[in-house]
Amino acid sequence: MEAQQVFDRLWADYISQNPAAKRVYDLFTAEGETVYNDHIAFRTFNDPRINIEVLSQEFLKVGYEYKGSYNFEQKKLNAKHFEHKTFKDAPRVFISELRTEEFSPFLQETVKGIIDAIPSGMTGKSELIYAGNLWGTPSFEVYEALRKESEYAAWVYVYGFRANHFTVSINGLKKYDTIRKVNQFLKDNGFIINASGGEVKGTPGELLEQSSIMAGILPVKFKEGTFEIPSCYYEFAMRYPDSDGKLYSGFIAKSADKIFESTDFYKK
Ligand code: OOG
Ligand code: NI
Repeated sequence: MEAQQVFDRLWADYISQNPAAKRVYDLFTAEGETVYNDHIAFRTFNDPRINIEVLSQEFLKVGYEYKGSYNFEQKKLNAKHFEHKTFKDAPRVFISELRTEEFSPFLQETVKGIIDAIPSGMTGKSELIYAGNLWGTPSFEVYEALRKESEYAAWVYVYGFRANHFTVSINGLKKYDTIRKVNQFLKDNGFIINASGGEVKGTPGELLEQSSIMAGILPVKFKEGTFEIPSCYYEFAMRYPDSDGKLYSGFIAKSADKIFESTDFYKK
């Protein structure tokens, strides 16, 4: 499979899950813009059956290579980013994993339980990135209990494996050529910008500016009934050249730490 096919498949699932993402995409194209992806991101747990190592395989197969590692002390996460070896316009891939051993026995047992419930033959497989939730209808009670410890754990418990967000490359836009213009356009169209740590994360001096809209609050079927909870979000990134004139290509942990909060609850 070519890299493009991998992204097409992930995109189709992402927009069917998140109508707001498609609306953002359509708003930009209606303005005459071409939307290029800066990166996409996945979430998982650090169990060797489903960890970063496993989720990255599908990308390594289509020509990606490892580029950088990140540590999120407070959220207890590891992350790695990957880039395509030859297609410089291919989106970067950012994959994070929760260090479950740093949480309560309840969280650890819950996570072990859902991984044990993954049909045999799927664990360790690169196709996991398309698989979604492989452990059946979630319990709202468990979701709420996980959320007290880690919003991230609760999110993965419900949604499983899928692109958590796509990211519009502002460098690829013509009219909306600053992150402030992009944010204003989104707000004018009724979207809520993640304001944790400020609406713009990072500075031109740090060579990366990022913003995101809060994940849509959508109905999800739980064992106890249907409840509205945050789904996926959309991010926007503007990169700047370093002193050698080369566009910065990494991620900034301090900014990413706040971007993760785009799947927090907020008042509609
Ligand atoms: C990832 C958050 C970090 C970035 O670009 O810094 C991130 C997530 O929410 O899973 O996407
Ligand atoms: Ni991102």
